[in-house]
Amino acid sequence: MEDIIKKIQSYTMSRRSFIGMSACGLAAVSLPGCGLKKVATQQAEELTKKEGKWITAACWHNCGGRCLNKAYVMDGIVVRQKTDDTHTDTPNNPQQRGCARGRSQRHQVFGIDRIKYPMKRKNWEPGGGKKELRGRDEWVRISWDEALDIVSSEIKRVREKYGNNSIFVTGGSEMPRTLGLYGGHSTHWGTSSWGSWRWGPAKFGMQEGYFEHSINDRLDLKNSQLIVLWGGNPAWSAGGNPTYNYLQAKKAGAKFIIIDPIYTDTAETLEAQWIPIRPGTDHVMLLGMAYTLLQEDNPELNPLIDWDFIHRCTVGFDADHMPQGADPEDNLKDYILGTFDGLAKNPEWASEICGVDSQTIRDLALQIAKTKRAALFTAWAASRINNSDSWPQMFMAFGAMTGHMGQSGRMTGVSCHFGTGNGGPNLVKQGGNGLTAIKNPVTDSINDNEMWEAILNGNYTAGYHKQKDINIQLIYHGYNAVLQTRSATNKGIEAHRKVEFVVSHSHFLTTNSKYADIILPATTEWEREGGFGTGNREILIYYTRVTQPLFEAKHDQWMATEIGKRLGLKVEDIYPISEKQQVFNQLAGATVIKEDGSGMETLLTITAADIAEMGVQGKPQQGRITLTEFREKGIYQVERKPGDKYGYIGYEKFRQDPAANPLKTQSGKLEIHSKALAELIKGYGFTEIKPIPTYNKATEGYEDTFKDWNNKVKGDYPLQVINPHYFRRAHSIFDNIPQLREAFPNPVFVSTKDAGERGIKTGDTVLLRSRHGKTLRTAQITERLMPGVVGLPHGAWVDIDEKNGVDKAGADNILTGPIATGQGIGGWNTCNIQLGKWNGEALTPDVKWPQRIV
Ligand SMILES: Nc1nc2c(c(=O)[nH]1)N[C@H]1C(S)=C(S)[C@@H](COP(=O)(O)OP(=O)(O)OC[C@H]3O[C@@H](n4cnc5c(=O)[nH]c(N)nc54)[C@H](O)[C@@H]3O)O[C@H]1N2
Ligand SMILES: Nc1nc2c(c(=O)[nH]1)N[C@H]1C(S)=C(S)[C@@H](COP(=O)(O)OP(=O)(O)OC[C@H]3O[C@@H](n4cnc5c(=O)[nH]c(N)nc54)[C@H](O)[C@@H]3O)O[C@H]1N2
Ligand code: SF4
Ligand SMILES: [Mo]
Repeated sequence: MEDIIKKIQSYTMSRRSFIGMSACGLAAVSLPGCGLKKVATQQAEELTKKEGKWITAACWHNCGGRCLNKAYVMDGIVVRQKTDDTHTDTPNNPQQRGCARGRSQRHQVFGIDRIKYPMKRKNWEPGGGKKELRGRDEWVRISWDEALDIVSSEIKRVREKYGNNSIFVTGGSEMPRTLGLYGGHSTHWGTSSWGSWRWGPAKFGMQEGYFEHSINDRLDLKNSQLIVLWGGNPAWSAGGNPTYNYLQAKKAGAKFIIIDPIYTDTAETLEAQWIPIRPGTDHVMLLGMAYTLLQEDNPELNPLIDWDFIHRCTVGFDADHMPQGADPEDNLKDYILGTFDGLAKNPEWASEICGVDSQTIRDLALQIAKTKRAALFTAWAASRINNSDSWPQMFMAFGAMTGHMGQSGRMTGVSCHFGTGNGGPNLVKQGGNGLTAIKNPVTDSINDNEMWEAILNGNYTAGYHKQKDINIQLIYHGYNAVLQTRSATNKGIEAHRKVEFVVSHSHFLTTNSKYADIILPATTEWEREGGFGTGNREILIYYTRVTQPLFEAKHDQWMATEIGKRLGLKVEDIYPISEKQQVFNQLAGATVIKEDGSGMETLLTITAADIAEMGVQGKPQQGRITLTEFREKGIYQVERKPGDKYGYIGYEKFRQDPAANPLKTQSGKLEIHSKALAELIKGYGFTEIKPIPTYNKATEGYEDTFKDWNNKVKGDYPLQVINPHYFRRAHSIFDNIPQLREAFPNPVFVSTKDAGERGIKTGDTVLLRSRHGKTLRTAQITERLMPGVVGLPHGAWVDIDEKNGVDKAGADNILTGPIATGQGIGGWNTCNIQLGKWNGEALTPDVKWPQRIV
């Protein structure tokens, strides 16, 4: 162990010294984006002469992709990485090739800025000490014993003084086990990725949690003639093959249209028609399109609406097809036509709000309606919008109107993240790990948008007309980055400086850790027994240990157990199954689709010798491939060919016979009028919606950029900012990797028009100012952005200049506010800002910033 640490130290130190010269740093590294700048060093040359071994290494982050990552380990050190070369790459069976982040994973694991030892904030004392110094204090190294004693005694103290719900756990699955057994803890909830697709859609007929199942599988995409992407930029935010799969559909003849404030790399790759739209206004555009179809449809001469589908498979579209007990006036058709409210939702009305000209709205509606086989896709970004609870229902209603649902080449729904352009259940998956859940006796759970204010003000919304008091005094950060990935980071920092104790399990001095009292160094997946990578329905990745735990890093499970011991709990109650056994159980339970597609069967053959070698309990079993083969290859990929038994058509059976295959709604149909949805939203206690998808203006959306909407007078925050998920990072992860910082410099994207009006040039340091905070970035002027919209990449590590309170990193949630709407939506893409040249010191590129080494 000593030996490996010495080697890594000299290895990483040498890399660090290269950073001034080239951020690609170490030699013999093949890194896209940095590839041109290889620096040969004697040390690396020597290493590459020795014999090593390829090990399947985890790439475990929430990045929207799942790729095969291999590490070449020599003499205990990873000297190279590669990706999938386990089979020939073909369009039907593509390799699962990694991105620049995955290929930089070793720079993360072996980064010089890893938290190496337990750390304590210098001025910490039981009860908090100088709490205002959180985020500014010095760090001192302490022993594991001291760290665990402090954490457990603070948990005890806070529990005794204030009660269990004063302990607020922000993430991780480990400490909730310990604390669950110790009387419980309060927690938080939110829609995170899914926006308004999170809970609402299950109520009007979509499958909860698996909205990918509304669209067809990737091979069927080639049967679509027109593919409309309503937001969605897989080239940046769905790593691996989704863009490649879309490209196959294009080669097969599909036309792509992208409706997005940004002309994305996806649009460029697919030579898509770009329709720029203002963030948070998609709903009005769809209403304008629906209006066009209602006006121009003529069942005999010009059939545009699939009345058969509407009437057989949905309720609520028109007065004659309402769910039981509903007011017939409360139907979508009359709302669109303005029959009762006198406001026609026509393209002209829509255009004023969404910024798309009325002719384009009309043309798009007609084009979709007249195309035989179209795919209507949206990604979650367009729903990470305040007050957007009716948007998914409108999207599905438009799909139903045009009948693009439930047939080959025809589909409507979410195409995002792992499931981009590839719907359907997983064809191969791991088994359960054998751990049973531990109940949390405390029921206090706070919406993400309110959690920091709840800490500051002592109460939160607990349902319709229901406020609850709470006195949080201990923040426990496990596996997450909430201080910067949830709204209102400035309030979050205040909250962190208010409570009596903050602890964080961490790999680096992340935002969560920077504002903590105690940091516990966690191992990465490369230092653990192994695990699985899945998400893409056709693959299962099995990764194994690459290196021993570095420095004094420990598994989160070990920390939870050691703290539990000190709280007087029994270790066996917290983790009755070892880490190894958990991995084994998942292997033994892994299943794969049968060749005839009729169900799942056992994936792995496991022998008695395998079990003995792993040192676990289990029974030998027969499966499709051997455990050894799986471990060596690191991946099982279900082979696909057109017409195979593994295809998937969303809503196929439902469309054929809705009575025999009802959806999970009261009517069994897709509910365009859904009382259940309206009741669900009301129950959260934030805002309300109608049972039909009416347009609800978003708080801090486009309309709020005006101080006088009727006379179109702009207010103090005239621009809209959105947060594209950015290539440099998976959320906040990888932000600290110098190689990625050099390759992807994290500017703020500003349209030529907005920049011109403000005298801003590319490279200027600009200040972004919202109602909630201030942040700096270097401007990149582009024609690829709709005027009025600013693109601030998601996930940069908060870096506040203590002199003026301004964040220097372009951290997105410095700008967002604590606004809770509807189903508790993370409405980050609705935020109003002003932008101007910064008169203070200009920013230097992030790659030149000192690393956070403690
Ligand atoms: N403004 C704005 N905010 C957003 C979004 C946006 O678009 N705009 N997007 C939202 C979305 S879609 C999401 S999904 C969320 C993501 O929000 P988070 O899940 O909070 O973000 P991550 O950066 O993925 O945080 C994971 C953290 O866990 C750490 N980690 C990784 N492995 C381990 C481990 O084994 N042990 C421990 N202890 N730690 C580990 C990582 O280092 C990292 O710090 O952010 C949301 N926030
Ligand atoms: N590189 C990278 N990839 C990631 C992640 C990451 O952090 N980094 N995060 C992963 C996670 S957890 C998630 S949830 C997914 C998120 O994936 P998505 O939900 O697709 O989010 P984004 O990629 O931010 O945005 C996709 C597109 O939507 C556009 N958009 C934003 N607001 C609107 C709007 O109001 N209307 C319309 N029509 N378009 C809009 C943006 O301009 C962008 O081009 O990404 C995943 N992939
Ligand atoms: S897309 Fe995700 S899983 Fe694939 S290499 Fe990149 S970071 Fe890793
Ligand atoms: Mo996400």
